[in-house]
Amino acid sequence: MTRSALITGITGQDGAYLAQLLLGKGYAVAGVSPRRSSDNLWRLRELGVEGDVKLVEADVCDLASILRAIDETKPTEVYNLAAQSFVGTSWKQPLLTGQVTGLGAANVLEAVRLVGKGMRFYQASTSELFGLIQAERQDEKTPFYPRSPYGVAKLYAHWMTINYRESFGIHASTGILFNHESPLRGIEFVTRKVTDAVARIKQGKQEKLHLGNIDAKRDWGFAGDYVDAMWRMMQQEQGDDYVVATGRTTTVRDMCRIAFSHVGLKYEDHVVIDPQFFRPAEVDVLLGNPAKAEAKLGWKATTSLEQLITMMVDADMRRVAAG
Ligand code: NAP
Ligand code: G4F
Repeated sequence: MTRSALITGITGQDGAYLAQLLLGKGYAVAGVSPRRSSDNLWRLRELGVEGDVKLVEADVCDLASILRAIDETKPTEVYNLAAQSFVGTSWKQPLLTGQVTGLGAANVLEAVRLVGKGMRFYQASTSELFGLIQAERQDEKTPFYPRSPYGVAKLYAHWMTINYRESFGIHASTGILFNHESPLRGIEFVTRKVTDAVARIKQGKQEKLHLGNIDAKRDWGFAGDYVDAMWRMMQQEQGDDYVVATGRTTTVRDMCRIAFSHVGLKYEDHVVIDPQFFRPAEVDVLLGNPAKAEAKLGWKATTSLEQLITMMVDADMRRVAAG
């Protein structure tokens, strides 16, 4: 029997990599794509899979449209990756973030409960749940303390997933994923903002790069590795919760150093600290302990931060050169 998957958020970074992974495994892959006035398929195109996935016009805020998407595609696995995922925006649009990132997940869960008998469900949880960290290395048992409207919305979605697993016996898993990046990362996130600027500065198209808190620390991995962890969770006998991380944390400052030095530049000559990029409340440091994912899923991060950042700088150097 052909295995099939429905991915909400298929047009985002993780959605595109997950679609590529599942197609490679022989899945029939469908994706929820909300109507947008401009092109949102560029990532699927860059990975060469745009023509291989079935797109269903639907929105996680509209339960009826999700029911229809499930009915039309009859997936065996449902991956809920849709979100307003940019933390900075979540203070500017807190209610929208709650509706898409929080209630949107509840809509997808409810659709699976109503018409998705036997379907497996994955929720894109996040290390932002740990926020003001309560343990030096965060794992599945570390208490949560979200620090943004985005984190709070994700907390609701996380517990709804666990609640539906316990209440209705749904095979539902949460992946508490730490930051993961790639050449397909949105330009507003700090790694891609830096690698794009490095390419522009190197090619004489920009001089300065304005950043906020460069002393914040993150546990950064490669998105291609992390979608594999999602798939592995879905293959387990039972749904569960897993931290997915590299186990190494680095400052934004040192990430800049790696990016600039890859093309022979010094970050100190170009980075300008700009108050507009500081957040009302910051997550100062994240450092994950992926021991459970390693032991139970046989998963391990394969890409170092240096490899990741140089891959991203090289991709942006090509993009900028191509205009
Ligand atoms: P992303 O690039 O921002 O993608 C988000 C996706 O959600 C896009 O496809 C977007 O569609 C879609 N979307 C937004 N509003 C929607 C709506 N109302 N209905 C249906 N789809 C909607 O995010 P990502 O980096 O791939 O992350 C995937 C998921 O993992 C997100 O839930 C994110 O919060 C979570 N997460 C990410 C990380 C990370 O470091 N990347 C870490 C932990 C958790 P458009 O493109 O058309 O707007
Ligand atoms: O790249 P960021 O915007 O990612 P953030 O806030 O950690 O969130 C990402 O990872 C989460 C997992 O932990 C996901 F759930 C979430 O969806 C998203 O994918 O910012 C990283 C750090 C922050 O401390 C921020 O304050 O970089 C700092 N930073 C400093 N200057 C900046 C900037 N961030 C951005 N975006 N832009 C700056 O100019």
